Amino acid sequence: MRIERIEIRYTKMELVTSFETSMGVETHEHHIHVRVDGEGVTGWGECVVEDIPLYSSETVDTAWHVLRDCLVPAVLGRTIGRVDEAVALWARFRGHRMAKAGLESALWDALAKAKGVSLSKFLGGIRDRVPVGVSVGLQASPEALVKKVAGHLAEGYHRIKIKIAPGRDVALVKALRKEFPVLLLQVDANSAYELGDAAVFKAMDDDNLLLIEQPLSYEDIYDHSKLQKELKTPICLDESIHSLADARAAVELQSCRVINIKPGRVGGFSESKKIHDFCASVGVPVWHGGMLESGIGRAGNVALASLSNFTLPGDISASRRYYKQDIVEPEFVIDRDSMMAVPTGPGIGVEVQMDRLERVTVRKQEFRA
Ligand code: SMG
Ligand code: MG
Repeated sequence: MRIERIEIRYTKMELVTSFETSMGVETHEHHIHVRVDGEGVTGWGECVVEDIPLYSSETVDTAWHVLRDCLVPAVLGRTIGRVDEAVALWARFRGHRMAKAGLESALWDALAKAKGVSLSKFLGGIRDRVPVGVSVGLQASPEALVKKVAGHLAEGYHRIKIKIAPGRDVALVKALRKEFPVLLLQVDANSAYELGDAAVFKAMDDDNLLLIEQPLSYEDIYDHSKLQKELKTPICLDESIHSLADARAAVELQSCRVINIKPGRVGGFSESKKIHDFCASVGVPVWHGGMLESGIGRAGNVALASLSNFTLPGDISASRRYYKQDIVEPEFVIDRDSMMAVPTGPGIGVEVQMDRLERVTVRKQEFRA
């Protein structure tokens, strides 16, 4: 397919409730939506940056620069038959994985649509629905958290992840365990602790958690191997895994027993598939993380999560958990088994609502071949 036109838009979408983590409080998502046009086909992708570098070092402005000055020029006017060809064209640019994943996902969608297959099938997915859960931000008190979780259980979610931060950790787990003894529960520290804090994790080691996500520094693999030796509960790495090479190092050092895959963090679906396949080959389960995507990114997440080794529930919640109104139709919902249906139409399988997208657009730029 000849890439004739690419458009990037900085979008700002208001969350239905603010989201507090050990990194700070978010009230809006600042992403870049990418549109690729060629030979009568339109592909959509989402770049999951933030306005400031909290979760990742990338931001709207760094991704905008790298898209405009490096990635778009690498593919515009070219004929791309497979996504691998585009990845090879920008491989010399180091890092900036969220920027790459944003454009790559739009190309995956466009090429799947050109072939008339769903993105799930195109990526090698095998499921028609995927298990999902909800990620709950830090709340004002343990009581408030219990109430919030009860609300999500009533909505149908079967797996709950809670955010923890120093001083707001063990008591939250104990409060939830008292109220919900058999709940599928996991915690995410977003890199807020050091190896010297091992006692915090030992104190929750008998609470039957599914996993402890990214307890230590955001680029660390080695200290996590030391912490994992002291715990029965599996550690899951998120921030520290940027590539297949990182996944291999983490598994070989026994730094974790589970890996969270986010296409944005690892440079796209191509690298995500490599990590997925490697983990499958060594018996390490993976699950799909979330970056509070709009329906465009969410559609891609659901498609990727339909691959066989995504066995644990993903951070892929219904559109309404994030936004009053999503920018796609149909919006994403969960069923009574805490599962989400994988779209079956061509590509991402959902329709972008241009009027809604325009309303959340802060600025846009188009590039023509
Ligand atoms: O998309 O439901 C979602 C959010 C899931 O907790 C979530 N994501 O570290 O896993 C994580 C966080 C990263 C985003 S926080 C700004
Ligand atoms: Mg995480």
